[in-house]
Amino acid sequence: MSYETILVEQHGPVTLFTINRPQALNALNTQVLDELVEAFAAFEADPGQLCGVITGAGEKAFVAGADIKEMAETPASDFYAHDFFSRWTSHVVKQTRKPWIAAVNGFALGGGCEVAMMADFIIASESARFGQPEIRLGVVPGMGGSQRLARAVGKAKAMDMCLTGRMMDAAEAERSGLVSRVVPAAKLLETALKVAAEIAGMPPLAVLANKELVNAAFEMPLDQGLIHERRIFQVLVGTEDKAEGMAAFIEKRPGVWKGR
Ligand code: DAK
Repeated sequence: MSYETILVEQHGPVTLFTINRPQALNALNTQVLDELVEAFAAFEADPGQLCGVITGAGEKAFVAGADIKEMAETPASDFYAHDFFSRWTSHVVKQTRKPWIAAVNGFALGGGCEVAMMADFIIASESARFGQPEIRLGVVPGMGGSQRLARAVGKAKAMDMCLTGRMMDAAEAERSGLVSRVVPAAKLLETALKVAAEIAGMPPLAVLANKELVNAAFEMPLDQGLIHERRIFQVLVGTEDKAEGMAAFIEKRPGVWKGR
């Protein structure tokens, strides 16, 4: 499949998705999101692809938001009638069971910050800048920014960022728990691909299950989450990969996974 606004490359078992509109700081328009939906569906369906990385082309931006020029021309009724951008959330975020990492290489604003927060975790370059500046455009975040940012960094910083539209730099984002690691810009992609390859080398069922469980922590009361975790543990101990993982530890050798 060929795309016009994104690049998709396979690095062994890792798929790299690059949003490729550097002239517009990789702003998300309908075409970008439609292409990402297709590319993520292909990634999810490919048994040889085990972890994803999403980034932005160029050195300046991950994604500077939804395309303001497109939104400015979109009639208000179309946002509702076409359920603007909703395929991204319903098809990608809800249906991708494999993990994917956001490698944030510059501005991650508005929809860009939201896409990064929808990834399983964020690795940021030292030059990354995060923000939800929608208030300055007379609107609010539309793809979960107010909700996910509040969960990620707490009420005080989420309110501060949504109400002032200010940007958070990489150091503050790491301190606040928004990103998992910060690396020099020149090492960002290499690091993200290396971390993704490490995940891709883990027992595949345990990868899916760990992602599902951490996500469940945001949806379930603690008691239910703990039971859910225990039940999944009880299922995974019956897998061939569990027997192999424990044997490999005892025999001091790397495990060889079957995904069953
Ligand atoms: N959209 C379209 N073009 C953009 C853009 C954007 N978000 N951001 C930058 N560009 C374009 C600029 O217009 C400029 O294009 P030319 O003028 O060269 O043609 C080019 O990228 C370079 O940008 P600048 O010249 O502005 O570069 P600077 O270094 O001076 O400034 C900046 C960089 C990132 C600070 C600045 O570009 C900026 O403030 N950009 C806008 C950031 C922003 O407000 N982002 C939030 C957009 S609102 C929804 C779901 C989601 C959303 C909405 C609804 N539903 C489900 C309903 C999401 C909304 C948003 O994200």
